[in-house]
Amino acid sequence: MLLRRMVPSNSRRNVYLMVMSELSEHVRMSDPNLPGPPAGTPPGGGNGIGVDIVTQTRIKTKKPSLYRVLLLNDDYTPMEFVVYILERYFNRSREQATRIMLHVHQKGVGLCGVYTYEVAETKVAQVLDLAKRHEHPLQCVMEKDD
Ligand code: TYC
Repeated sequence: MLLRRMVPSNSRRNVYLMVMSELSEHVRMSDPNLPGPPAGTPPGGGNGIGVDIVTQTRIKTKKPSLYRVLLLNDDYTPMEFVVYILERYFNRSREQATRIMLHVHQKGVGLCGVYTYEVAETKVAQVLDLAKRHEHPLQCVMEKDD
């Protein structure tokens, strides 16, 4: 029985583990001039003596990018409507929502929350949709958080 571990030198990430059950199999596999098995022979020769190649891929995880959702001030949207938006879509308490709304009112722009791309996109769409249905000019945007 021959057990061989091969790690490619060319910086590829897969690690190949080759288990040879018989030396003759190894010789036939590695020397192209020797006669091989007839066409249609399953890997390992079909005699129960096999060659297994196991590839092990390293799992790479990456943190998702985050996006800030911002409300913009305008002169017409009622304050109470903005507070409702913050409670309903950004899970803010009445006190938090009032503070954020007043910040937007005074500074022109304010942070509602930070989310992954799809969540931020959905919240912006929900705010704009509700504002439009109530005929308020309220604007809501998202920007990449760095
Ligand atoms: N400025 C608005 C008003 O005086 C209130 C308001 C606050 C509007 C926040 C939009 O994002 C906003 N009625």
